[in-house]
Amino acid sequence: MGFLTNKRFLITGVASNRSIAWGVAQAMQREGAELAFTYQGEKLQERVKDLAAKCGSGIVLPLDVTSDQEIDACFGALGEQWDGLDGIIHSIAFAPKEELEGNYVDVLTRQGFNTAHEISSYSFGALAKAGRSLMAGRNGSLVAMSYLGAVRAVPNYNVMGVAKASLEANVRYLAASLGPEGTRVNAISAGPIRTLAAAGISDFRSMLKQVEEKTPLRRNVTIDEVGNATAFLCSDLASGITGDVLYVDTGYHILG
Ligand code: 0WD
Repeated sequence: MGFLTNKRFLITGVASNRSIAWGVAQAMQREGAELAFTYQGEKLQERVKDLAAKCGSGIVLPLDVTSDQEIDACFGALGEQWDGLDGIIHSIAFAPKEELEGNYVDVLTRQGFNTAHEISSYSFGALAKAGRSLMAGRNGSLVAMSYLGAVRAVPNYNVMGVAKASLEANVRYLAASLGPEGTRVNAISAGPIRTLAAAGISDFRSMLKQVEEKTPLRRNVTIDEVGNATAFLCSDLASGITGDVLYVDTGYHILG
C-alpha cells in the first residue's frame, strides 16, 4: 500500500511529459493517490487528458490562473466530483521571454514584473484560498515549485527570481495562515530541468552544464526525483514539516 493511499490531489502545470508536474503525478499515483489535473488553454486539453488517463484520472479541468472565474469554476467542478481534497500542487510560472535574458534592470518592465508575480506567486495563494473549504479538516498539503534564483541573483533568471522570492514568502505566510486548520504549505526548490518553461530562459543549456560539472552529485536532477520529494511532502510522513523550502537539486545550493 502506497503512502498516499486514500488521498486526493489537484495537480496543476502539466504541459507535457517533461513537465515537473508530470513527474509529481506519476510519483503520487504510484503511492496510491487519486488525482485531478488542470490544463491551461484549449490546445493542452487533449495532451493533459491523455496523460491524466495514464494515471487513471478522468478529472481534467481548465484553469488559467489569471482568471478568478476559472479558479472558482475549477474548484466548483472539483467539489462536484470529490467531497474533499488533500492537497494542491502548484507547478506554474510565467514571465515574458524578453525579460529572461540580459541585464535585469535593462529588460525590466512594470508589465513584465506584474505578470510574473501574478502567475508565478499570487496564484499560489489564490489556489489555496479557493481550495480551502475542500481541504478543511483533512491535514492537507500544498506544494509549490521554486528555484534557487529566489535567493541568489542567477544570470538571465531576472524577474522570475524576484517572483520566486515572492512565492517562497507566500509559502511562509500561507503556512502561518492555514496551519491552525491543519494544512501544511511547502515549496520544493528544484535544480534546472529541461522543460517547456525552461526553454524560455536564455542560455539554459549552460546552466545545466554548470550544475553537472560542479554539483555534489555531478548530475542534474530528474522530474522523478522532484516527484518523489513532492509525494513525500504531501504524505503523513511529512506531518511535521510546514513553511519550508526543500532543495531537490543534487546539492547545488550548498556550493559557495
Ligand atoms: O528547470 C526547471 N524546469 C525548473 C522549474 C527549476 C525549478 C523550478 N521550476 C518551476 C517552474 O518555475 C514552475 O513553477 O517548476 C514549475 C513547473 O515548470 P516546468 O515543469 O519546468 O515547466 P512546464 O512543463 O512548461 O510547465 C509550466 C506550466 C506552463 O507550461 P507552458 O510551457 O505552457 O508555459 O505552467 C503553466 C503552463 O501549463 N502555466 C499556467 N497555468 C495556468 N495558468 C499559466 C497560467 N496563467 N501560465 C503558465
